Order: sequence, then structure tokens, then C-alpha cells
Amino acid sequence: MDLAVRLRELLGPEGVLTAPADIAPYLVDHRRLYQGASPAVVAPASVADLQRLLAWCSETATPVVPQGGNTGYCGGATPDESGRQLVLSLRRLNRVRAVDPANFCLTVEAGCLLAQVQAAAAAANRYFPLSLGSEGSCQIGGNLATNAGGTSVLRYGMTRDLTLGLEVVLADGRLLSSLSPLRKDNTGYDLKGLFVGSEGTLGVISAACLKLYPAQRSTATAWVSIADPAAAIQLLGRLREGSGDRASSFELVPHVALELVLAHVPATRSPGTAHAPWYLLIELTSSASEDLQAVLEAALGRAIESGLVQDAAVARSEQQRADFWRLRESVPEAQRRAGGSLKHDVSIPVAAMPEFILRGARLVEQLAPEGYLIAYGHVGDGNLHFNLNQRPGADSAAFHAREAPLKRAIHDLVAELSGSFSAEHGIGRLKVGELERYAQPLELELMRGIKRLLDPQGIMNPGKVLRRPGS
Ligand code: FAD
Ligand code: 2HG
Ligand code: ZN
Repeated sequence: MDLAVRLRELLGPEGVLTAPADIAPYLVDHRRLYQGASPAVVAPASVADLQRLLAWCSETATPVVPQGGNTGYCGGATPDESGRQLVLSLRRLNRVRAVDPANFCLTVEAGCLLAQVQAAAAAANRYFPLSLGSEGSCQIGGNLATNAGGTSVLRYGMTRDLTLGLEVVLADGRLLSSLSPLRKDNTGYDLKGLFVGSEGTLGVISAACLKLYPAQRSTATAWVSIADPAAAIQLLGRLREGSGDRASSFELVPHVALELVLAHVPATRSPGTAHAPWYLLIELTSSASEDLQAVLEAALGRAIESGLVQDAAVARSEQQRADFWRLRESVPEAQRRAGGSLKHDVSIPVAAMPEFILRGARLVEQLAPEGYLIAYGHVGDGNLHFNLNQRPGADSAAFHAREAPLKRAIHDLVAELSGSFSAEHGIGRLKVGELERYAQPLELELMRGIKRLLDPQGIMNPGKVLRRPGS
């Protein structure tokens, strides 16, 4: 039987797209690194449909690539070039099943946008802390599948830390349902934990029970000028101690990134602080009604007196706070608008961050003279986006030819400093070789064993995270 006809039998006419114009947006990743091909995009509207679909895929050995908001950075949600892999869009599985303020949790389906989950929590006077620049388009299922980080990890952890329970459809269509809101449950192995960060290679996350917190009542946000990353790390320690550990965001932005944002991104304005080589965007938050602005001002005042901080502006209005955040969150967009870029999503123990930036910058100068460094990100978590943009007028082919040797040097330096070559963006297709190089053989052996157990036919997102056997 014709594939499209069979899929429509399984999912109904609205659940299957085959026209080239309709499926085109699903076949390319956000960074436009990969252009795939597929016979169809399938979008089940219920978990039962999803189960039927995967059971059929398993019977027919049809490979499937789960796709959420398609904002991932490693090509994980893009089918390969074979034209055999179905794209499985979770967009129609988007119900908020339950909000449970008494148990400080909510249960949502995988296709809910992250912003929708935040809003559902807020409507119940609760707070869901996961926050990313892509929150208007990424899905909670994608966040879980990549174990996304973002801008409040310092205080609340990564997506894994916010996960209480998961519902997963296995490769053969069986349902693993553990949507329990329990905070304590030591009944054997943590099966749900396997699926967080598994990037669609072990099963399809269909729903999740997630942690909520009391609504935030007080916020203070500052844009801070500093001389170097060492000052950032010192200030982080002082601020955590001096604010009762209320720092929830601690983001580093170099001057070159600020300039790029102001030049390329509409509706951005200068923060108004003294020019400096580096800036911090700092936010303190609390669920109590308290004067956090005074706490932040006092801490920054002391830091200015001691010479640690050059200048600082504490946001006086919600608009000014939003303006500061727009400067930080627009850096990826500014990088894209400014032309070709190379990216490294690394983490290093926080205290080693200044050494890494110094040595990494030297590597960039030596190995990629056609580019300039834009190192920014979640410095409070030890996570930097150690990125480059092509210099204006530089030869594009020459710039991109630097990618492989530079990546090797940067990732070797990260390994030397006990860091990670993939802090928050995952492995996808892009970093399969890096995982093989930097993971311990025993780790790889166990990962391959888990993959074989849960996906014996290798139909779940083949070639992502782990290379296909024999390829
Ligand atoms: P997709 O890109 O669609 O998929 C990502 C992976 O998850 C793929 O392997 C896919 O197969 C798998 N997958 C998706 N849904 C499911 C499911 N239901 N079940 C099983 N597997 C599934 N990331 C961060 O960590 N921190 C940031 O601060 C951050 N900021 C960003 C800012 C911008 C402007 C952009 C564009 C991206 C940013 N990202 C960030 C990257 C990206 O948004 C995250 O990785 C996000 O979690 C991906 O979600 P998605 O729904 O778009 O997933
Ligand atoms: C961010 O922190 C995202 O803004 C994107 O993780 C990082 O574009 C990047 O390299
Ligand atoms: Zn990031």
C-alpha cells in the first residue's frame, strides 16, 4: 500500500503532510547546517495515535526523527538525506493536562511551547523557571529531549532537575508511563532519567510532570561593566554569599557582542553603563516581597569601591529590565545577521573560566585569523558559547576551513580543564564524532547497550548521538 495512504489511515488526513512545500520547513535545521529529505511529516493528535504510529514503524522498520520546535543547535531534529526517515512532529500533542498548585507541579504534553508551560504555571500563581531565548518556539518535549539549560540554571538547574515524571512511547509503541508528582521515589533504576537528554534516540517523550515554584514577587536586574572574566567569577562568589544566594541569572557579554547587537538587532538600546571590555547581566529573584534592588545596589556599590566592578546600572522599570535582557538574548540573532559563525557550547568548572577564555582567545587568534571571538553566555553555570564570527571582508571558504582544527584545539583545551564540549545543546548529528573522541570507552559501551535495549531495530533518530552500527 502507498505510504501516505497507510499513514493517513493511522493518523487521519490532518496528521500527514507530503506536499514538498508543506514539509520543506521540517527538513532543515535552525542553523541551516543540514538539509534532509523525507517522504512525510507525521503529526499524531493523541498519545494513542503516536503509539499506533510507532508500532507500525517498528513492524515495517521505518526510521523516525522526532521534531519539536526545530530550534535545536546540533541538527538532531533533521532527517538524513536518504529520503527514508519520517519526521515526527509533536506539535499537535499540546495539551496542558493538569496544573497542580498544591503539589507544586504541572503535567503537560510534549508539544506545548515552553512559553505556554510558563504561562500555565503563572496562571496558577506558580513559577516554571526554565527560560531560553527560543522559548516562544521550542517545545517542552524538545527541552526534555535535549536537557536544555538557559538563563536560570544557576538557581534552578537544567531541565532534568525540573522533571518529576515522564510519559514515553517506546520504539515499539509501548507506553512507559511514570507521570508521578513524587519528589521522593527510590523504586529501582531511574528509567525516566534515561530519556532526558536522549535527543529522540531512545523513545518519544509524550508528556511530562514538571516542578513548579512559588511565583516570583521581587526581581532586581543589573547591567554591569567589568574589566575581565576573573572579575566576573569573583563577583559571582561575593554576590551569592551577600544576597542569600538569590542570584538566578549571571550572564557574560563581551563588548564586541553588545556592539553587534546594537548594530544588527532592531529595538535594542545601549544599556547606558560605561564602556568596558566585558559586561554582566545579573538578576536576583525572590518569592518574598523584599527590596532586592537595594540588596543588588549595595553589593554592586561595594564591588565598585573595591575596584572589582567599573560601573553598573540597576533596572528602574520593567521596560529597562526587558531592554537589558533583549541585549543578552539577541546575541545569537546578531551573530546570524552579521554573517558566518563557528560555535562551541562548552562548560568548564567556574573557577577555571578566566584561564579558559585567555587560552581559548589565543587559539582563535592563531588558528582562525579570518574570525573574531564572541565568547558569551551563562558564566554563572560555567557555560560559555565560545563563538566566532567571520571578519567583514574575510574569505568565507577560508574562515570555514578553520572550523575543524579550531574545534579540535578548543575542545582539547576544554578536556584539559575538565570541562565538557557540549554543555547545553546536546550531540545531535553535529557532535557524534566529538562524543566518540571525548567520552570514556566504557561510557560509550553502556550508551550503545542502552540504545540496543530500547531501540533494537535502530529506528529512533538513527545516527544521532551515536553512530549507526556499521556506519
Ligand atoms: P528540536 O530542535 O525540535 O529537537 C531537538 C532534539 O530533541 C532532536 O534530537 C529531536 O529529535 C528531539 N526531540 C524533540 N522533541 C522530542 C520528543 N517529544 N521526544 C523525543 N525527542 C524529541 N538551548 C539551551 O539549552 N539553552 C539556551 O539558552 C538556548 N537558547 C537558545 C536561543 C535561541 C535563539 C535558539 C534558536 C536556540 C536556543 N537553544 C538553547 C537551543 C534550543 O532551543 C534547545 O535545544 C531546545 O531545547 C530545543 O527544543 P525544540 O523543541 O526546538 O527541539
Ligand atoms: C544562548 O545562550 C543560546 O543564547 C544560543 O544557547 C547560543 O547561539 C549560541 O551559540
Ligand atoms: Zn545558551
